[in-house]
Amino acid sequence: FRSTILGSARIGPDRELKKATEGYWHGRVDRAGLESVARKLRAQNWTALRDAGLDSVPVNTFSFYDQVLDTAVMLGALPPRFAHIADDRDRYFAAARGDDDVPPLEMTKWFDTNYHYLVPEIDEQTRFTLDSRKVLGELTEALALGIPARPVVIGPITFLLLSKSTDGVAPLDRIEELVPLYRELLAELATAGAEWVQLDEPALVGDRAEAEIDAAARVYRSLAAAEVRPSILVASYFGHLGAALPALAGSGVEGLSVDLTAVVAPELPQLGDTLLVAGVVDGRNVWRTDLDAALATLRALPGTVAVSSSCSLLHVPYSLVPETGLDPALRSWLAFGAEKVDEVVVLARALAAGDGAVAEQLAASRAAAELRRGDPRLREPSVRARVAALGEEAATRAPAEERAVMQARAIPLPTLPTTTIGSFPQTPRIRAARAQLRSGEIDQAEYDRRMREEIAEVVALQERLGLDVLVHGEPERNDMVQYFAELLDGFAATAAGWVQSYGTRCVRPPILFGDVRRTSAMTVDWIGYAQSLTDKPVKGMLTGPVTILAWSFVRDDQSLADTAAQVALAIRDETVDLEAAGIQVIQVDEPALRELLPLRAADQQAYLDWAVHAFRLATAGVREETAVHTHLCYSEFGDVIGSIDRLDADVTSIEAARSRMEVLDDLNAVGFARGVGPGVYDIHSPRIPGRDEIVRSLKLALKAVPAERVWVNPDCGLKTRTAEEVEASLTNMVAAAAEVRAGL
Ligand code: THG
Ligand code: ZN
Repeated sequence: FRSTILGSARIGPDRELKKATEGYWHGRVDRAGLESVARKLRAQNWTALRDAGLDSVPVNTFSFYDQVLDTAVMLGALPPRFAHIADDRDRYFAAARGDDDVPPLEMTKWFDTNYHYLVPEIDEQTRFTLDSRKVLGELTEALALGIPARPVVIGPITFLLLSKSTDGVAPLDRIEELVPLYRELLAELATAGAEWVQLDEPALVGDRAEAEIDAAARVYRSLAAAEVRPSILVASYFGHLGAALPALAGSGVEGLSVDLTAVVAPELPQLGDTLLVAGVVDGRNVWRTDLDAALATLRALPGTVAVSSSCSLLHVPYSLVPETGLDPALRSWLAFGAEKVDEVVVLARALAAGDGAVAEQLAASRAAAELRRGDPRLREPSVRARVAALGEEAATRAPAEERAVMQARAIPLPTLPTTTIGSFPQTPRIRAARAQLRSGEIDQAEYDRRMREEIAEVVALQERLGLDVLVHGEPERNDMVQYFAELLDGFAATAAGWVQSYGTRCVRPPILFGDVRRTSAMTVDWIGYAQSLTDKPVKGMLTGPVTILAWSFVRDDQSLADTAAQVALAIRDETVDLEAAGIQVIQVDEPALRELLPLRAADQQAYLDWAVHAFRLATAGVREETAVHTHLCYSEFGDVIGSIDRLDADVTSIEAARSRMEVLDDLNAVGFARGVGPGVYDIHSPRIPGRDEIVRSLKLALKAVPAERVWVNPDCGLKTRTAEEVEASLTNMVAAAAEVRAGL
């Protein structure tokens, strides 16, 4: 084949699959209704890809929840705790979401993207068996529609490397058990009419041990030796293969895909007859491809070449067509899923028939690039001058111990102060007000009035509960990144640019296209209002620069470090205004600090340096008496733990309940001596934690950290919980803190 993409989105252009699936879960949609929505979406998607001109169309990239979970099901690797659920589909959803009796599989980030997959659990009870019904079903369905279908399956190496072992044996040690299953699968696919199969091996783009690369070479030699099979395309994406590339190229597989957006000049060995599937169209950002540059790259490649996206289009919105509200210039610089497919087709046509065959498209690409380069919003002199003038002192506060003394004097608090992470439940009433504002049913003034009412209620509730540091509850925020993006210069919001985050949950990442500038205060009115209602300190709540970048589509014409510094200065301006309005505690959340960490160790230090610097720039503008808090949404710090200290926040709240406070020992091990708020209960579950249970958590925390440094808080925001759950849980939390405090 000559033109393809590595996979496509499946949630539906209007999130049809999300709505049908959630409807099914809540009994509003029956099984047949759910299956029919799914089938319709698949057919629409495949037909559109074929009609756009792709000569090989990926199938089996549809999923009711997650492609890794699909693979676990295909390999018979669901843990036995789900075996009692007789129905296939309900067992699948139980593995994804848990039910009253059993917890779900753990969820974690898909490489360095914003997508989350379910982590297969492999142990001595796992008996791998092949269940090829889903992939065969989708292949058959597509072939019946006349689609040149290429089934996509996660490869055995990546499947095992992404799994976790519950018995201490490395999952990859089980690789020999999977090889016969994949051989059987290949035979079945060939018999059903597949000419090609795509085996995804993105795990091979990380730093891999020699033994892992050897295992990959062995597995693919063995699969290539199978007699009845389609041609095999091994797909790599999210980086360069390094040493795994020659290993795969020599294995006898017919095709290899490489991500050419992630590397400047990859060293490609002679691939002989192997088809090189060249990922020149960026599958995970939204910028229009520079067709001239892509063609130059393609023409310099050795051997037989097919044009492709760099990864699945799962990570970008469906289409620009509904984005009629975007600034026309900005719109002309963008390519979403459908537009990226067109780019692939144009490039393949140029390769086959010369530039003349696509002269019009090349001209349009050049015009858009030129317009973008010349747009004044990309180079705002005041922003440029301010960043250029920054010295080290802009990111430096007085030593933390000195600040701690000054803050203790300025903000009187009991030992073991209680607080929450920031958001309170987004109630149906709040969501209704937002919908009414959008539809014009109420005006901005009425909306603001209702939000103030919500804030007053949340403040009153916290006073009643006896919390020490209050929050305003964030009723006015749809999302902690989107909210700020809508208020800052340099960002644009989409109308329908939904991207799957996990399962049926989606986000609408803003597009950071130009120089970022704050033109007026964003949170001061809300937080100042909350502070006016109480004598207790109210925390100002902001999102940090790294998280704003991580959850946006970011400009590709300058380094992330430069972009982060601009965002940091905008946040810094807000901290200074909050302080001037009398706010003494300011929390700057960085839940995504870990997410942007590069996959390869060689790139990680440079990332951590600019990420830490951006956070410090954002937070070092306030007086020493002002307490800077941060919140990180996880407890597995691993490679970033040293950097958490370097953030230089006065207090850091983290998830700890599920790890039984072990994270505190990890922090001690790196000499962390600041305030810390280890989450004392898990907010991700609707369960109400008992007072005794929280007392035990706190006592465990006090074994690791002296009481003067410990804060008492839940492990994350309360946005997704109900009002009743929140009130009951916090009542117990405050009582537990009082009990432990009295015993000190
Ligand atoms: N905001 C943004 N990105 C994120 C998160 C976030 N990425 C990582 C993590 N948090 C992902 N978690 C979620 C949790 C909930 C939802 C999406 C991602 C969610 N979305 C609503 C839905 O799909 O129904 C849509 C919300 C809306 O209307 O805006 O519930 O917190 N940017
Ligand atoms: Zn959190």
